Amino acid sequence: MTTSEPDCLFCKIVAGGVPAEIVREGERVLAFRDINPQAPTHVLVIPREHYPDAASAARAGTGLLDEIAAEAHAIAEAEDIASTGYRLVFNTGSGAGQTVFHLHCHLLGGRGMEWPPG
Ligand code: DGP
Repeated sequence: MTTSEPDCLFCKIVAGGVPAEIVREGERVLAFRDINPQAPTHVLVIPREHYPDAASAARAGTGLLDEIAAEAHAIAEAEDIASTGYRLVFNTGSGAGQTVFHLHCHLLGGRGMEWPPG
């Protein structure tokens, strides 16, 4: 495991080299608004350390996925969407739509959600 990848966009956001609208900052996680929002609330929750995807962080036994889910819920409460419901998405692999290979959880809410997702 490496803690930071020089060419990783989200590592650059963590380091402050690329600007982002930060929503919450924790010791191990960071949350910022998605540049291309798909819902009234669309926030990305990421670990500060670099893991390419959710599975790699889970395999390493980091506990980060628990932390990310708790952080996402706290943001949902702050944005007043927790009671109506929200969606958490970890795109994993390019075939599933993952474009940034630094673990991130999409928090989507503030509108009705369809199932199955596209
Ligand atoms: P995914 O497709 O699951 O890998 O999601 C990557 C998300 O990252 C996508 O919804 C758009 C967002 N994104 C890409 N570049 C930037 C950026 O420079 N800033 C912010 N805030 N979001 C970005």
